[in-house]
Amino acid sequence: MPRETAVDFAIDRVQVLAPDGSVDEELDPDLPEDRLLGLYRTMKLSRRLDERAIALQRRGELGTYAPAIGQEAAQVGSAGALSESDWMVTSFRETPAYLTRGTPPHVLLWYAMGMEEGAAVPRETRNMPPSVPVGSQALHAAGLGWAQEIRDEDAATIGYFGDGATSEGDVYEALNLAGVYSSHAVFFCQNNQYAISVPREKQTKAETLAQKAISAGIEGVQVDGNDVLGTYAVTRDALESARGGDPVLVEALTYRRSLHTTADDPSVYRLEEEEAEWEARDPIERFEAYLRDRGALSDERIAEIEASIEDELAEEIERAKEGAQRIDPADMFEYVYATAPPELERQRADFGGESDGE
Ligand SMILES: Cc1ncc(C[n+]2csc(CCOP(=O)(O)OP(=O)(O)O)c2C)c(N)n1
Repeated sequence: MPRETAVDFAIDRVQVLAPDGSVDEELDPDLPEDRLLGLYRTMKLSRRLDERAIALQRRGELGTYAPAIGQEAAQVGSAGALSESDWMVTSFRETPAYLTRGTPPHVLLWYAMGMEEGAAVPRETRNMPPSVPVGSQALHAAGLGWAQEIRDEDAATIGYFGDGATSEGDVYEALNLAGVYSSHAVFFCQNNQYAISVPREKQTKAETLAQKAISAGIEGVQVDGNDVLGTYAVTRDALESARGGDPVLVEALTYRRSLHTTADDPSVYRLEEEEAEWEARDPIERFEAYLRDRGALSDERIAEIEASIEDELAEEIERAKEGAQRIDPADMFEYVYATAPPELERQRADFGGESDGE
C-alpha cells in the first residue's frame, strides 16, 4: 500500500491591527468609535489597577496578586466579543476580562484580600470566580458549553488559561470532550511565553499551541494577542462557531510583561533584551496610536481618561478596604454551592459558623 497523506491540516494566524498601525480592511471588525474608546479605557483601567494592586500588596494590604500587564488586548478583545448570555471561566490572571464584563475593581481586590464575597457569582452575571488549578478552566468551559448544547441555548462559554496549562492532561481531555459532545466552548489560551519560569519552548515541541485542537478534531487558530481588533474578531467568530456546537481553540500570542505573581522575580529567568522587545509591542500603545491616527484620541482626551481612571480607582480601593473590614473566615463556606453538601455543613458546624439551613 502506498504511503500517502491521510489528512492535511493548517493553522491560521490572524492580525488585524499591525504594529505599524495599518489595519487589514477585510478583517477589521468595524466597531463603532464609542466601542473602540470603551475597549481602550478598559485596557488602561486594567493596567492601572494592576499597578495599584502590586503597590497595595507591597504595603501588606493585599494577598498574592497576578498582574495581566501586557495581556490587556488578548483579554479585553476576547471578553469584549462575549454577549450577555455567554459564560466566562477564568484562571487567576483575568483582571482585564473581568473589567470588560463589568466586574467592579473593588470586587477583584476583595478576592485578592481574601474576602470570599469577591468570589461570589451574582445572579445577573455569567462570570465564574477565578479557578487557580492550572488547566481546570478548560474542563469547566467544556462542561458549561456541553450544558449549553444539551439545553439548546444560543450561547457559548469562553475558558481562559495559559500556555503552561496546555501541558496538563486536563486540557487535552477538555478539548476532546468538547469535540465529541459539541460543547459550546471557546478555549482561549493566552500564550504569554512563560509558565512562571518555564519558557514556551520547554513546554512543548509543537510549533503552535493552537494545533493541539487538531487531535480533538476541532478548529485551532492563532491570533496576535497584542492586537485588540484581532482578538475581538477571532473570538467573535469562534463564539459564533461554538454556539452552533463547533468548539474552537484560540491561541493568543502575547507576553507577560510583569511578574508571574507578586511572589515572583522574573529578572532571575529572563533577559532584559527580551522584555524590551515586547515593551515595544505593547498592546495599549499600539491601540492608542491607531486611535490617535483616526482622530478618536488626542493628548487632551487621553489626559481626561487617565484622570477619570485615577478617580475611579481611588474610590474603588477605598471601597475595597472598607469592605475588607468585614472579612469573616466563616465565609469560606459561602458562595460556592447554592445548597451546601452535608460534608460542608458538617465542617461549617465544626468551625462554629451558623448554617443557613439551605
Ligand atoms: C494543577 C496546578 N499545578 C501547579 C500550580 C502552580 N502554578 C500556578 S500558576 C502556574 C503556571 C501557569 O502557567 P500558564 O498556564 O502559562 O499561565 P500563566 O501563569 O502564564 O498565566 C503554576 C505551575 C497550580 N496552580 N495548579
